[in-house]
Amino acid sequence: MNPENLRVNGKRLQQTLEDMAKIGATPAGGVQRLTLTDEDKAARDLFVQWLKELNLEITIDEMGNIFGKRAGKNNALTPVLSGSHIDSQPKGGRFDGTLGVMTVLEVLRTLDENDIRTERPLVIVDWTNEEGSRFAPAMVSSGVWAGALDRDWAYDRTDINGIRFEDELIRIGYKGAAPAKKWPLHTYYELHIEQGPMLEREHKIIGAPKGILCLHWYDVYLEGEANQVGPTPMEGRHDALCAAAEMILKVNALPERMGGNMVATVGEIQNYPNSRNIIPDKVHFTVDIRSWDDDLAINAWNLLRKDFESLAQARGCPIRIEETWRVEHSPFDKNLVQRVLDNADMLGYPSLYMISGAGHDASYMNQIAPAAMIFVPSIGGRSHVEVENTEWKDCEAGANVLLHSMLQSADEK
Ligand code: HGY
Ligand code: MN
Ligand code: MN
Repeated sequence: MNPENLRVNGKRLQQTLEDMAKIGATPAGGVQRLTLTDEDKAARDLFVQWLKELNLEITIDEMGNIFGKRAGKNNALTPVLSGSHIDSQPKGGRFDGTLGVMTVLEVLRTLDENDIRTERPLVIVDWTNEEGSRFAPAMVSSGVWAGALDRDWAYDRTDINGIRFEDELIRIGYKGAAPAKKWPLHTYYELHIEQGPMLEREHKIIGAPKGILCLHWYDVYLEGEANQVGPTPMEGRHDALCAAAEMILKVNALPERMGGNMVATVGEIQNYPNSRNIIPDKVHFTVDIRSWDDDLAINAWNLLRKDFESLAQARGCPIRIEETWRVEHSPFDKNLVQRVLDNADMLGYPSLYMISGAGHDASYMNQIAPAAMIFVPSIGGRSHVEVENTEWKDCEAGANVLLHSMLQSADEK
């Protein structure tokens, strides 16, 4: 068959996604598969079973990253790697990450049934803990693999209950023997839902991000003085939650103050003792700042940090700040991005050159090899919510663009 006429099997892709979505399914139609939980284990077990059915060479590394290698004609050549993640947000969506792994599975199944052998090997990957919700930071395992993050630092990360990352990896049986250390790559592709409104608004089916914003994560801890809310006069209180409230509004005002080209969010907060008739004395909250301009994001943080320190002082609430994680903005390989756009055109899908505000493992892959992403529309621009949804025909379209992009890269001498 003329390779140009090759297409994936959309129905099979839909079935695979529906089977995977049963694991950790939530009543409102989403999934909850927090990293390294029993649900994540069940999803991994199913994924490994599918890899075995394709007779792939399976490797699980010491961060729990799962690789499946399909031999090429010449296995001395560096491989084309593609994948994403199957862990989810709490009450997350069925497509975030999972689509990017299942479309690669569909590509490999399509090549098998058409008896096509590429020049270069192809490798599918499921990266552990892309979300960074249970264990911060995000993309931690692709970051360790790429050599950007330290494995033992990642191992010691704890969740809200003080449980260690490594202990959970061992508990679910996915702390592999292979070192989580990069090997040479020819190219990296990652297909993902857009998680925003642009493709739908512009009536496009394929997005080709020029790259991903920088992501900067911080953790803020405030100490107040607990007391009975009734007899304690307002004057002289050290209310940690009020201090946090003033700081949170400063985060929200930051992008405008910096002239735009930035988003800043407080997504997580814990308040102790969290009883309606005790003045709060301990608060932890997170700060997420993103921009294409890394320096702007750092300048913004330095301003914010000064504000936090003076607000903490004014309320007599000592503050402790952790600069938890930063990943630089990542401009993708221009030729690969153009390849995605050209393949969308060849296949007849309207496409959009854009930017990714969401973080992806591709940020780290882009530091070690030419990388590009393929976006498909999110209905209503919604993601990280149970109503997250993408049309099956768009999933199929994305998979076809991925198929041809991987084939072209895999046949480069
Ligand atoms: O934070 C992100 O954008 C991704 O979901 N980890
Ligand atoms: Mn994702
Ligand atoms: Mn996500």
